[in-house]
Order: sequence, then structure tokens, then C-alpha cells
Amino acid sequence: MINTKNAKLNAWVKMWADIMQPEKVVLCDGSDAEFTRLMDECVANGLAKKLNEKKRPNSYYFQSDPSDVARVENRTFICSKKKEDAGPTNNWMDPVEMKHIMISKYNGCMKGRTMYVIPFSMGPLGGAISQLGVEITDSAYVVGSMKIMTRMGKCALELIEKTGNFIPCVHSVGKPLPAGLKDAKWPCAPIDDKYIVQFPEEHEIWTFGSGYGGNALLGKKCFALRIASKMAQEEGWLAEHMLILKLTKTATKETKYVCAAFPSACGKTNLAMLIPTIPGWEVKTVGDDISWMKYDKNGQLRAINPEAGFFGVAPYTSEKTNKNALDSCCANTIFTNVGLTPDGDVWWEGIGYDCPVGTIDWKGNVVADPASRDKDENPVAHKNSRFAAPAEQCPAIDPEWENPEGVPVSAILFGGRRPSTVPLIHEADDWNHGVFMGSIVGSEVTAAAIGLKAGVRRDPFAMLPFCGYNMGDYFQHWINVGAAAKDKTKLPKIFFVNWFRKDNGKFLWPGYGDNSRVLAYIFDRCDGKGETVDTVIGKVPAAGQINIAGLTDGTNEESMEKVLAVNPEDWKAEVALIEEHYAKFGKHLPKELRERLDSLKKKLGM
Ligand code: GTP
Ligand code: SPV
Ligand code: MN
Repeated sequence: MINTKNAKLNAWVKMWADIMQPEKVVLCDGSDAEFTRLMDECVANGLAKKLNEKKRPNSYYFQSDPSDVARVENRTFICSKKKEDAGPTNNWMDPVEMKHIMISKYNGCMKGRTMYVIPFSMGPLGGAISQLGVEITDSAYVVGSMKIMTRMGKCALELIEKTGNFIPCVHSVGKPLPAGLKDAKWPCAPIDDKYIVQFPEEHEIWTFGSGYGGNALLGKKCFALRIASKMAQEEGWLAEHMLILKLTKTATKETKYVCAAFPSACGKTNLAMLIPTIPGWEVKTVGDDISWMKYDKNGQLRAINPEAGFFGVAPYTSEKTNKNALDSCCANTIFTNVGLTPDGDVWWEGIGYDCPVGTIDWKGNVVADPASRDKDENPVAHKNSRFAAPAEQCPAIDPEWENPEGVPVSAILFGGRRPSTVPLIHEADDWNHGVFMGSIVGSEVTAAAIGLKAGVRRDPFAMLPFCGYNMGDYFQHWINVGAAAKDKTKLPKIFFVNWFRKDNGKFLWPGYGDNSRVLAYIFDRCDGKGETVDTVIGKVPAAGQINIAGLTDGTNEESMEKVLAVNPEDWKAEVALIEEHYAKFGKHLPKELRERLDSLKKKLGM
């Protein structure tokens, strides 16, 4: 058992150890030595490979079970007392019933394994916006990943010992290890036996059966979004699926911080680390996935990144698309489901050079003839393969990224993958109009979750899989946060962007580093500069306002007109889809949003 200075923590661990019956219990200290020891144990037991020390020091390679490659939304539950409080977009089960089922799963689930106890902080240690948690897990992969993704170990434990406050996070891969048997390469439970469960009223997380990312690194989606969104509703702040970046106009050294919510695998990591292709601008990274925002005493909304690492999509990360992400993975990184090259390095589609013959693909097969592989049907790296890399290794990390007070937010962006209808950028008239924009975000589905139907789905605020309570009440919370602003002029300006509009199957906008051209326009709009044109959905830039100088991909005045176009017929069809989407929320839909939709319909003559 463990013997910390906090009796509540000791008793909680003992209770779970009695149920799960691990061979031993280990309190993690978060040291570099512990990381290397645990990862080397995984290597010795056949669960991981150590990468070439010369090329990628202190880095490890894992292949998951083919059933365990992404989040599992149909196995994710919000267990509030009342079904209505989970709302129409979440799976719900009665908390008592769920606990009953899960305790039977947890009974003896760690036999033959070690129970690791991971104290961690989301956000800078001791910061006013930060929160503490403790995860118990039987996965060394989870311990290693939590070391990268959170402030973990002794430093967090000391704070927990002082206050006794922590969010309890329970995890097991759900596969006891009978004595004498060799462990699986990636132990986990079958797909229908995976449980990702949040108890929002109790601020507690129980998960079972998956070892993957958002299912198992409980500080991330389970805590920092599902539970934190509920805490934020109770306490008047915001917990969002957003990157945070700093934009600097180098001539004047003026800076602005921007938060952006895009659905999973829709470009947050890329935008957060972007290298501008236009002179005079610099981008620094604060976070790439999650933003917690609170008003300071002057009424300024400030954001922190609660994480300490990046759990990024590997495919198509290259020197050209995202050099800063690639450089962040240079050492001390865990890779999952990418390709393993014969010289002990990693490879993925779109890394920028050909796949070496003899590379092992994510399923463990040798790639004998790389040129003959279909990169879409049978990729070497799974489409949701990921790296977990320490944020401090990012060359573009903002010196302010660990400021416990957070950074002041000037603009909020919403977006998704929309092949049609939605222009490159449009601007909200005011906060509530921005909330309307967030509430109607839609996107083509990606590989970040298992088992979703292809096509565009509504993903309001990019929070569809991550809101810990009724999404209608969440919309209302956003309206309330705007109304609570002491000084409305200090509220961030809200924009909607779409890097993914197509014409004849081809992207109309080059994206990636060229998104700096849109960021520059946003910067000026925050200062009230720049020329706009009013459309039915909001302000779009007037012709020539987005700098396209030097673009050689075919972008010209004509393509800009297409990518910025707001076509009333498209929007009439969109309104019908929004109606359908809104109908789900019944009386939980804020009247302010209904009014916005009605006003859009009126403008469209509907
Ligand atoms: P999560 O970690 O799942 O939350 O994803 P994310 O939002 O951080 O997405 P990420 O930046 O990892 O991008 C996902 C995919 O979108 C990658 O394959 C990128 O290459 C692609 N992508 C990112 N930005 C752009 C862009 O501006 N244009 C285009 N066409 N593709 C992009
Ligand atoms: C996402 O799916 O939005 C991710 C990856 O950031 S995961 O941590 O698996 O949720
Ligand atoms: Mn994400």
C-alpha cells in the first residue's frame, strides 16, 4: 500500500487495491529515472521497442491492439443522476447502475499486475486556474504518457498532501495477467467491454478496457474537458477543446493571444505551431488541444494550457507542414501506431520522405515494397497514430506558457472540415453571435474516434464528445459567461474559419503556414482595422484584405472569391440542418440562439 501524508488519498488507494487486487502498488515519483525504468521494462516484456538512441534519445515505440486505436464514443458515458442532465448528445446511464457494472469488471482486474498511483497537476503547479488529480492505472504506458502530458509525481503529490483535494481518476486496461503467462503486446478488453465513464456531479472518472490516448490518459479528455466543463459551469469559467497561440506583429512587437476550437484531427496542433509564410509575423505556442479560461480581477479573460505535452496526430506531420511538432518529438517521446524503420526510427505517411524498405507497419507487418502500398486503404502508420512529446521541447513554445495566471485572450476561433458552404473566414457581430457560431460547428468525421459514419456531423464548439453535461445548458453557460463580463469591450472577438473548402475536389486554400495570412487579418480586426463586407452570416474580408502575395499554389483573386463566398442557397440548406440539430435540445436551447437562427432565416428570406 502507499503511505502519503494524506489519509484520504491512502484510504482511496487501499479501497481500489482491495477491489482490483494488484500484485503490488507503486506510488509514481515522476522522475526521469522512473520514466526510463518503466519504459525499459515495457521493452523487456515485449510491449515496446526502444528507438535508436542516436536518432531519438529516450524515446519508445508502441503498437496498440487493432481494436484500441482511438477514442470510443459509443463506450463513453456521462453518468449524472438525471438523464436530462447528460443531454441529448451524450450516452447516459444511471450512476448507481453503472458503478454496479463497473465494480464487477474492476473486481480482480489487476491480478498479476502493478497498480501505479499517479498524482498529477493539470496546469502549472499551484496555479490559481490549475487542478489536481490522481490516476490509478495498471499500464506503464499510461504512466510514461502521463509523465509527458502532465506535471506528474512528487511535485503534484506535495500539493495534494497539503489540501487533500484531487479528482479521482480510475483506470485499468481490463486484462488480468495470470501467473506464468506472457503479457499481450497491448493488453486491453474487447471493444464492447470498454468503459469511459464520467460522474460529473461527483467529479470522478472510471475507465476500463482501453489503453489508448483519450480513453486512458485521464487528465486529458476525461478530466480537462468532461469533468472540467462541469466544474466550469458550476464556477463560472470555461474548459474548452482549444489550442492557444500568441501572434506577434514583429515591427511593433504588439502581441495577441488567440484560442481556437476545431474538432479532433482538424488542425489545432498545426495552427498552434504554425510558421508564418508572410513576413512581419511570429507565432508562439501555448497549447495545442485544451484551454481553461477565467476572468482575472480586471475582467480580462485569461487562458492556461492545462497540459504539459502534445499528444499529436503523426501522419502528415513534416518539415514542411509542421516543423515545430516534428522537432518537439526529437527525444523523450512515446510514439504509438506509427511505422518502425529498420534503423530504429519512426515513419508515417506524409513525413516528407519515402518509406524505407523493411519498415514495420503499425500492425507489425514488414513493408517489403513501400511503393505498392495504398496509403489510404493500408497505411503504414494508422491514421490516428500519435506522438506524445514534452511541450517544453517545442522550438516555438511561448515563454508565457507556464504563467499560472494564464495569457489574455483577444480572439476565439471556431472551425471544422467543411468541403462546401462555409467561407475561409467570417466574423461574429458580438459575443452571442459568436456563441451561435460555436453552437453550429460541423465537420467531416476523422479517424480520431472509432466507428463514426462518414460525412459532416455537428460538433458544437468541437465539444460534442467532450461536454460533461447537457449541451443545451453548455450553450447557455457560454451566453452567461459573456453576460458576466465586467467590461464588454475586453471580450475576445469571435471568428469562424474553414481551411478545408474545396472546389472540384481540390482544397481552395493552401492551409498550414499560410493560415498566418488569415491570422494577420484577425489581428487587425481585433484592433478595429481592415475592411469587411456584411453577409447574412457575418462579416467577411473585403477583396484584397487577405494577403496572398507570394502564393504559388494557384491561389489568386478568383480563388479567393470562391473561398470567401457566402452562397444563400447553400445556407438555406444549412439552416435546415441547424434546425434539426437545434431541435434535439428542446427547452434547453437558449432563446438567444433560437433568435439568432430566426434572424438568419429572415435574412435568407426563409
Ligand atoms: P486532435 O489532436 O485530434 O485534437 O487533432 P488536431 O485538431 O490537433 O489536428 P492536427 O493539427 O493534428 O491535424 C490533423 C490533420 O489535419 C493532419 O493530418 C494535418 O495534416 C491536417 N491539417 C492541419 N491543418 C491543415 C490545414 O490548414 N489545411 C489542410 N488541408 N489540412 C490540415
Ligand atoms: C482528440 O481526439 O481530440 C485528441 C486525441 O486530442 S485523444 O487524446 O485520444 O482524445
Ligand atoms: Mn483533441
